[in-house]
Amino acid sequence: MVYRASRGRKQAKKGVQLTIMVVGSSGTGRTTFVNTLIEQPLLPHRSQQLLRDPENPRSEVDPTLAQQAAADAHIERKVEIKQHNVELDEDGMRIALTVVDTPGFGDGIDNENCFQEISSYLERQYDDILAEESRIKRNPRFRDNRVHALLYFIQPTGHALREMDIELMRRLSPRVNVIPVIGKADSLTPSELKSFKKRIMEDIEYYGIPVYNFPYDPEEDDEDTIADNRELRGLLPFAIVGAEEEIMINGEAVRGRRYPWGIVEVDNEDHSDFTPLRRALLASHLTDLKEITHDFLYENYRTEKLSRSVTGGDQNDQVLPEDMATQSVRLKEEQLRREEEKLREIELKVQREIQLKRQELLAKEDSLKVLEARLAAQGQNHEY
Ligand SMILES: Nc1nc2c(ncn2[C@@H]2O[C@H](COP(=O)(O)OP(=O)(O)OP(=O)(O)O)[C@@H](O)[C@H]2O)c(=O)[nH]1
Ligand SMILES: [Mg+2]
Repeated sequence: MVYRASRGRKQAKKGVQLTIMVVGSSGTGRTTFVNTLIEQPLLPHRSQQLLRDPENPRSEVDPTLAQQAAADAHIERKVEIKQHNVELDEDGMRIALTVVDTPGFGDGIDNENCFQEISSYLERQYDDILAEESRIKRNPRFRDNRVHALLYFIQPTGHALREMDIELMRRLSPRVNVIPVIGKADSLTPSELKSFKKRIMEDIEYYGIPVYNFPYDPEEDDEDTIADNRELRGLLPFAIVGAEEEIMINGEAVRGRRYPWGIVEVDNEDHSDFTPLRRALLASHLTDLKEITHDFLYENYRTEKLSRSVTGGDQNDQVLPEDMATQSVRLKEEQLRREEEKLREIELKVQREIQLKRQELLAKEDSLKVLEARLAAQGQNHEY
């Protein structure tokens, strides 16, 4: 016990490192979310970059910069991935948080470019670790920049996922813990939000996208963990409301957005899923996100990369100093993994077919019921 306590204190003192990436369409509220999460204006808003004094959000807009931005609006924006660092104190635990901001996707621009940039950014961080691991003498200044969670911002359309959302989540989820969120969720009514969430999760399941779904083991985990994870899974995709300004309600300052019909409070769990998401990211699931990144996602990448270098699939890859025996084991593991993947695809296909058949049957049942009701009604008419 004494050992545990002192270890806990030590860790609290040293702190933990966490990296979060925010991705999504332009204007979905990514910047506002980050600033709300860390309770300070860490990320500048795009409009702020047009100000005469970028440090002062109330200063005048620079007309030359604004004109230039308007003239350049049609030009494909180069993907600019930016890291921002901040230190947080979460109930005595120091968190060195890195937020990686990616530019928003536009409707007209070539999104393939953005996908490519994001996915190679994620892989580059893995490559850096791989190179560091194979060094004889470790670099004491080495920084592990692997991304532990990618928050994917879905537009609050209320319809369904767009092809682009599906494609992006599908392509990035083998490399990173993808957590889907609905940005600016207060744009929808509670009932619209409920059915939108349901629809999104159906799509995610249908396309077999392995998003981070708060995994638990019913046999191994304790009751509280299971209940907590089930609850968080049930909130997916998290409905986000962000606000950087405070509003006074009955003399108390709350973070929220004001509407003619009332105030949407950021920290009120009846209004948004911001608080449970924040708690999961910065406290309850921080370690799990890091462990999955290291033990599973990075390990898979490492296996793929090593097998590629053995088979010569990628001529540009450096052959790493591993002996051939280990590499052939890795090749076998990779083969097994591919076979497992194939099996999973078949399983998903069968499940989909069963689902379709079930729907067809239900539809038939419904039409039979209508027919029966009609017949019964006719029978009654005859009796009269
Ligand atoms: N209704 C509502 N508006 C929001 C919310 N979050 C942000 N906004 C507003 O939406 C606009 C865009 O917000 P940003 O946070 O700059 O969005 P972004 O995704 O970072 O945008 P880009 O970086 O320009 O792609 C701003 O006018 C915000 O005030 C929210 O939760 N609800
Ligand atoms: Mg932004």
